[in-house]
Amino acid sequence: MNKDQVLKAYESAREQYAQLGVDTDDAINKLDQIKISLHCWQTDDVGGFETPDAELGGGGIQVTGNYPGKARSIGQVRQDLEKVMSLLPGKQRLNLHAIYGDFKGEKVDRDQIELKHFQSWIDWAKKEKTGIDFNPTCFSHPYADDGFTLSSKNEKYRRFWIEHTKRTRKIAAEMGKQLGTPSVNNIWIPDGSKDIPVDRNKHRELLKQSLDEIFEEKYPIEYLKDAVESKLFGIGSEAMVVGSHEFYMGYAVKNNKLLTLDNGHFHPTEQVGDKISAVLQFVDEILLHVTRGVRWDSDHVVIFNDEIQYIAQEIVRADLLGRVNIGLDYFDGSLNRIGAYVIGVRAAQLAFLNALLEPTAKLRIFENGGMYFERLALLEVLKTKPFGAVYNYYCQINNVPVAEDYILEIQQYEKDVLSKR
Ligand code: RNT
Ligand code: ZN
Repeated sequence: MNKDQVLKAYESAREQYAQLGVDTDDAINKLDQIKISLHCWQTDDVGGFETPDAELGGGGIQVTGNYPGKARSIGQVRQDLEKVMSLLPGKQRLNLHAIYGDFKGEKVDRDQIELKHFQSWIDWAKKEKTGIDFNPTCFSHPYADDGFTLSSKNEKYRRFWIEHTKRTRKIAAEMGKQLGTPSVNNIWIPDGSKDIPVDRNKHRELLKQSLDEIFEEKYPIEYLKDAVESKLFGIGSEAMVVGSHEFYMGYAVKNNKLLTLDNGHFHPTEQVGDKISAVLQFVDEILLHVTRGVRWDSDHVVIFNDEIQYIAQEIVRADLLGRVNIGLDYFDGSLNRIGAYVIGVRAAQLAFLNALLEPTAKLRIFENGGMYFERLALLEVLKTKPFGAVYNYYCQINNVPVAEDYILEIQQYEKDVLSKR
């Protein structure tokens, strides 16, 4: 886009927002502080780099599509992430799953992972001046094939997953230490059953015991933040998920852990935007997995929809940015995977920007005065204010492609790099 046009449109937008008492420069500065964690698993359809190759499975999560250009080595994942970051304004973090370790062709089972397998990622993050978040990988493994991991009645398997998860905490704490920014280690397990179980209770007892043991070791909060993620159902776990919302909400509150809210993990009429101020009365921080649920799938590419706007509005209106960690979580193999990231991050940034451009104080006055027509009318008017012009300007001052210009860059990358893989 033409630079002067972007600037002119911004100046006009600045005036329009100023009339509402909103400072656009201030909103841009605040947006620039928001870090979004890029989930490494969109680069290669949650494959990872274990030897021998593990197939995504045993987890109630599924990737469809075989668009060419999928990353097939750690080098390619890094190359793709660097490209993604070069197309985004602001700073991002990296969200790494344990199966993405640098195993150098060696067979390292999950209960054997060590810091050395992740040191090259830490060094990469140092070079990129970014932080890393981490995740145990409790799926895509023979010991997860029967659908249970940390809540398994098979003691050998359960112990294996406990050891794996303990190790991820240790590694994540070291990542946080070396990078000078705490690593959020998020525990999500697929455990559940396809058909009606008669013993839900035993699995939940086991999961609680496993978590208690995993969290026995204490690490400084400046290095590690522990998070637990619930789910309503998955493919093959329709009748029960052991780690349900109630389970983890209770666990997080009682044990002062972060609660992970993945907006694809609730009933479609429930809104994560509504849950944020509820759970933050009882836990210090949350982790968001920003995604887009479509019918039975919880993992479509994030777009600028109502759901994501509610989430951003809630956080900004209640001034909770300091207590919310934000990560993306989706996997789509049916389109350019690099493009999928840029669409998702830009949509999330746009949602936060739009929320930061809201004249909330004015809306609150209406609300407190019972002036509900005025409140609704102003909210409607805000929908057509030129926040896109503000975002374009934010991209321009960060020297990244403005608006549709990023499509061309991704097409070029596909031609030069992805198509040759
Ligand atoms: C699955 C959870 C979980 C995973 C990642 C890959 O339903 O959302 O967060 O998507 O761990
Ligand atoms: Zn998730």
